[in-house]
Amino acid sequence: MNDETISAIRTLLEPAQRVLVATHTSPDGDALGSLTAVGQALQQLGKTFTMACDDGPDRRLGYLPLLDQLTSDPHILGRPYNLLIAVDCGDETRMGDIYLRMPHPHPPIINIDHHVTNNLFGTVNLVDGRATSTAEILTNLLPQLGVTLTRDIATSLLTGLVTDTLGFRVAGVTGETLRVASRLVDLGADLPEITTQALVLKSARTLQLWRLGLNNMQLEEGVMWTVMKMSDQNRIGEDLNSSMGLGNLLADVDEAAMSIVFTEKHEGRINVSFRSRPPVDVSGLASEYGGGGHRQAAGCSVQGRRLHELVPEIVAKAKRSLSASQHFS
Ligand SMILES: [Mn+2]
Repeated sequence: MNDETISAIRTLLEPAQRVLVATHTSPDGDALGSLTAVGQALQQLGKTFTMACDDGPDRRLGYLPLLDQLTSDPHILGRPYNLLIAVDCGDETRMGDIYLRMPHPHPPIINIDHHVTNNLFGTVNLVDGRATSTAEILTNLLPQLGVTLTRDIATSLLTGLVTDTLGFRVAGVTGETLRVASRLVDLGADLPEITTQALVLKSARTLQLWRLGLNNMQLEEGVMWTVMKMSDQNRIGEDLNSSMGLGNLLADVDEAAMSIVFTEKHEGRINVSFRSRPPVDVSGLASEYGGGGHRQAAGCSVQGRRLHELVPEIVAKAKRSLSASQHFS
């Protein structure tokens, strides 16, 4: 985090009275933890702000401070903003309609993120691909903007760290990650409670969906994949916002080097979620289809392709990438 970037952020933030804070569609714990941490920071600084996300939160994240102020209402875009702060978005389209429908001219953008594929869409970009989460970057940034880290802000930030690191056990977790987490625990954030609520608990429906996904799973040449058809999701009575951890479960299989979950969505859209263990890098595969993410967790959303064509095409590419890198033979 260099001084030039910090002072550029201060220059944009100090005069801004009306701030829009936004995060990506299908928000995870890091997205909403970071969003509510920034909201609380702006509140402390006396700014007028709106926290926006196209999709509503998972109810298990309902404990996040200020989350009740989150809005998906497109009318908020009718108001004038002096500044947009985007958190946890690898590119501007990840914000969905919030960005696409924003009237021109757009306000300046502060882009705070940790995706290695970030396209630096901001007026100022605070992007660190080595950080485990956007929340980790914010833990270091906020005090430099004059914000006091309260217990509530620490709760939001620790939620981001815990969820993106799957409880501090993924590649990329360093002593620095643990030091940041320990500061947040010292401030009063409840690590076991956050881990249970944000990471461990899941609904019975989620397991019913996993069962359908596990029924369809296939393993060939180190690639473990499954397809969540719309008809299966309808049977459970729930359409999936994400693979809800199924991809992580499949990538934990010893015989697999990577997992792919294909989820059929409305209007001919197919979401594809990739997971791997080091050293296998799946971010390139997701980027090839207009998505992005991290080395070991990435995704894309493909429009206008049929499942029976797309699945074999991507699986074949995944197998080729494994054999080319000799991570699986
Ligand atoms: Mn993140």
